[in-house]
Amino acid sequence: MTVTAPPVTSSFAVPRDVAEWVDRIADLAQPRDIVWCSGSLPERRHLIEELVEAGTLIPLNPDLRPNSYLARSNPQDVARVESRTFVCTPREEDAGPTNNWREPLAMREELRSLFEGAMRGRTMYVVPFAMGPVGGPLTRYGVQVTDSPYVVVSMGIMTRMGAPALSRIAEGAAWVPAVHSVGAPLGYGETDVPWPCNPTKYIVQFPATREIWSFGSAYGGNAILAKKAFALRIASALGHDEGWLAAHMLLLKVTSPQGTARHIAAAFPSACGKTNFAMLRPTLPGWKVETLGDDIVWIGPGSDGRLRAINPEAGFFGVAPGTSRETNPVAIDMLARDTIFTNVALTDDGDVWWEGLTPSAPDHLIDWQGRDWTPSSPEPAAHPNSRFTVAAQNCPTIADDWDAPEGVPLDAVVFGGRRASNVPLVAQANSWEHGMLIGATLSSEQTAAAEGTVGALRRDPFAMLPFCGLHMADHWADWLAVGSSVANPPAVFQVNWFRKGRGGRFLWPGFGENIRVLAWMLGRLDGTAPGVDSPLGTLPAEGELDYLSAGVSGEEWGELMSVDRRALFAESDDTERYLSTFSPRVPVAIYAQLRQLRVRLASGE
Ligand code: OXD
Ligand code: MN
Repeated sequence: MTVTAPPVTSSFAVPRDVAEWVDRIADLAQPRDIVWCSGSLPERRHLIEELVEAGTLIPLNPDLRPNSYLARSNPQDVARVESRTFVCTPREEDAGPTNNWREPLAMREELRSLFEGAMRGRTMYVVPFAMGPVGGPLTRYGVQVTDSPYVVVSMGIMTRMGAPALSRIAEGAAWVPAVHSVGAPLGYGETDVPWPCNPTKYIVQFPATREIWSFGSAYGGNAILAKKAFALRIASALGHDEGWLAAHMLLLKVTSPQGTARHIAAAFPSACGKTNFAMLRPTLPGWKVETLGDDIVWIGPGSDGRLRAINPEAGFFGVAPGTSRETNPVAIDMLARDTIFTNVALTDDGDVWWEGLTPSAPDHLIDWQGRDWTPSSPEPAAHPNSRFTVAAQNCPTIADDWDAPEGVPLDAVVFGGRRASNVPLVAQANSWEHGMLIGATLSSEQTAAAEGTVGALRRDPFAMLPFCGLHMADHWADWLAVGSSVANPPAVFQVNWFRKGRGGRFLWPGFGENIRVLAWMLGRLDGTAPGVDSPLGTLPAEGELDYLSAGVSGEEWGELMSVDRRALFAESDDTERYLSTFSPRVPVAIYAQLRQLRVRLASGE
């Protein structure tokens, strides 16, 4: 086996514990050689050249899309596989009812036999990385080994990868080991395929020992282990022990025409438009929205009695379909160059296309599986989960404080689901505890309910359903505790961009018009919007949110903001049943808030 040492610089030393761990994994997985990644530009260029040669990356037309590439995955490897994601806590009850649990020792045995010789014939890359600005108080470190150069290049975009992170580890910073193999060893003389993977997949978290093992996939969160596996699952366990929170949230800064700037973190289940909201282009003159992150936020108490937040990532891994000049003009500009696209369609002039990018499709494309495609083809040209991977710096609205080492002060926390009924456009929670009930019971519903009832709800507490490395109710307790550990916790709001009217039509235009909701939140924070009380919390008073200018009639506004006590009472029964599935760990404050909500609904308060 040959080992390519990291380039030696004066501040570069390979920590002994990392070197020993790398040796152990190499003994098990038996790679052909080992490459330590420094994160340098020449290294990146070299990896990309190799990927182009291997057919994994197709260069796009440099005149139309400079420095950008298209990857096509194996059709069996196109998304996160929740059914193959395991949280291996020592005791089953600590993983809770929402996770796939396996006994750690038994899982280790299984992994050992899977990984034995798994990297044969391939290079094993050692990828040190920081989640958060190197040296920051909320920042944590990791090292991923992987036999996928595509994953290395993706990690180089999504994290602060390379020598500075390894230096911190050498200085004694704790680090999370993450082992990744595509699970496709190459026999002697065997030719490789552009997207090696294995039909058997495992994404395994050991929260107690802070380890990650992933086998069989090179796609997204299955393989970029810094993202969901580390920054959410392992980080929720780290935060539990250390007094901070890992949140599946976007982070933005909104500035009023008067120059008041506020930082807001918002949780939405997957596919509710987090990236669009994080990059919102306001329709209200004089308002500015800047982006700090679109997927993950780490939140901890600052020394100033407030919560502070960082985006631990360094890039965006967003869903392409549906992204257009209308829905997200900022993202369209962001993707103009330096982007890796995966599973989108290729145009005849060497550019990319996906459903929703333009009102009508080009006459001819090569689809995400490399086949000829025309508008009459039966399947979409881009896979519905096709993605872009691009550095945060490429975002035209990236905020100047997005990588502030100490994070930004958090003014508000927002929870939003996809609700056809019951939940108004916006409401402010009465307290941090009330806000935590809203977070814990966050839900989406596909169809509007019959009057006075509620449609089938898919609960997604804190939007963390597939991403929590501990018992979900313990995560709720962490939110309660971290909020009450500071003198001034953020305000909490509930939003719903997806409420439907009687005709089944969306009542709110969303996208850039969501600035009106942010503006009302700033009014609440500044004390200029008194609002009106309701059982759900404080709602905008008439005149505080100019819905008419957003194209919403008075009648539609009435429907959008209506509080249907009967339906909400029925929903609260459902909520009670839902909470009981986490018994006996549901924090008393959550039950107390549910009781108070029911009293408010019943009393006509
Ligand atoms: C994601 C998700 O990919 O939440 O970010 O599913
Ligand atoms: Mn996400």
